[in-house]
Amino acid sequence: MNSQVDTEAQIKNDSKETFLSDVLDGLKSFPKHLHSKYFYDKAGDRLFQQIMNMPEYYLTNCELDIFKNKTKKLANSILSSDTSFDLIELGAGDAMKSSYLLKHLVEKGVNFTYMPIDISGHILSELNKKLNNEIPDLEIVSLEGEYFDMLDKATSISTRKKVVLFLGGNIGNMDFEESYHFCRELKRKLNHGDILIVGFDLKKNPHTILNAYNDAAGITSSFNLNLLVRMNRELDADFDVLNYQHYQTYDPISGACKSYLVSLAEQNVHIGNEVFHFQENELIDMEISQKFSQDDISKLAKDSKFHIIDEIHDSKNWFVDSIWQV
Ligand code: AVJ
Repeated sequence: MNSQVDTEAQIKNDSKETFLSDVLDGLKSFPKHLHSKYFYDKAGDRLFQQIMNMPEYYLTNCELDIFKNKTKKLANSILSSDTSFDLIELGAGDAMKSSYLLKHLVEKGVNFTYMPIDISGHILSELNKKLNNEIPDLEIVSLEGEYFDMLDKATSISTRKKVVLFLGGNIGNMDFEESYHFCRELKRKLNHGDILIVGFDLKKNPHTILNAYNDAAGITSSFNLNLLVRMNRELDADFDVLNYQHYQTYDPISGACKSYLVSLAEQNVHIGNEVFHFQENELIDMEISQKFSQDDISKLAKDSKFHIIDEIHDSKNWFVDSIWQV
């Protein structure tokens, strides 16, 4: 076995250890919680694809509207200086939105490398196939792992100017405190002139928001419950999945949209040598999808010491791609 393969096996192993210790820590806490970044195994990827196709889930279409119909405006804001650069996408997924920008830049003959970062290796290999097909001239270096680890790796590979994409409202998976620390850390890893494009889901009619996460078909429910299925398979846990129920909330004042699983009975769950007790109606805090006001965004940029250089909204004004510079 060569050292490259050795290292990859080690990383896979580490990530399984981290998954287990994160789960054990979360279930020992009060309230019990799990991290939504673990939603995305193979089944979770598929469920999220289904969510993006639901009529209630407006986020994807809004940002698609921006990338499809305001491509030039986007491109101009990152091409202000005519140097070559690396275009890094955090949580690239299927790059459905960014591929419009990629195509535009390649057609313009811009000198850049696309570096998608994703925690899902499965998603990255699908993405590579898709992009090789659709944009054969695109230069791609894919990076499988955690955002900041892979950002360090990207910086060690190349010292070019960086343009970082953090789309889809993924920043909403952090509360305000966490997103502030995240942006501060990101800023530390970037250089003067580097650019960050962040997609924020804006506050809007609360019914519209709640419906997007509380769909009639129950796909969001399956998306949450799938993490229990994943723990049963990968961590040898014994959750009785039918004994948990998805519960969604949206607080229009704070903008916090949150999902929980409710234990439908008093029950025990075993994971390794540990036993976890659930009372009837006890909750597991699963995911936050934070919604932002324009002031929230300005404050976040200011606190983490970025300058907002442009804001591109969809035609409904439900979503914004905010363009920040170091
Ligand atoms: C992928 C984090 C943007 O929070 O809107 C969709 C994930 N969760 N439905 C979101 C999700 C439930 C999604 N993000």
